[in-house]
Amino acid sequence: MKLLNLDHVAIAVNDLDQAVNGYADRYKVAPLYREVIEEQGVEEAMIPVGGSFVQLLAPLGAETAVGRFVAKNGEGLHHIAYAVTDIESALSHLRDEGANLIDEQPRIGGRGARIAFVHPADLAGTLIELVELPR
Ligand code: CMX
Ligand code: CO
Repeated sequence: MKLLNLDHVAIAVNDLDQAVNGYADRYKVAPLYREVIEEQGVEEAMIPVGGSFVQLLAPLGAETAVGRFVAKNGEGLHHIAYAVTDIESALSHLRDEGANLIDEQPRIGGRGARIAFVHPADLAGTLIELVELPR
């Protein structure tokens, strides 16, 4: 497998408008996309910075991955996402390596990308997302 790029760094927030406005005022950056992803239980705003994005994530409810995270930890860094060319072969490599996969099969995330998560207990305490962008 090959990690092509650091696609995004995701930050869990309570209030998406407040976080977007905070980034606009403080850092003079603005989202290129904003989407509700029901399957992931989030609304996300993608702010381009250099060749990567900052992904601001607000939970759609308390019983979601990000809802549980902010209830436990408050706002803060949630995961990092690496772009890959072929998510099926990346997952197959990770499975062969015995990685602790959250998703055995890719799901559809923001921007129509195919995404899959690796558990934070797998390596260095970091929740990892793999992203294969649509061609
Ligand atoms: N980073 C690091 N560690 C994390 C974590 C995170 N984001 N989220 C949870 N953990 C840790 C917890 O601290 C806990 O550790 P301990 O057992 O040592 O206490 C452990 O993982 C289990 O945590 P939990 O509170 O029981 O969490 P959940 O039941 O919510 O499950 C996880 C955690 C990672 C499996 C779940 O959040 C998940 O499936 N995530 C993938 C999907 C996702 O995050 N979607 C939203 C983003 C969508 C997008 O990027 O588009
Ligand atoms: Co993400």
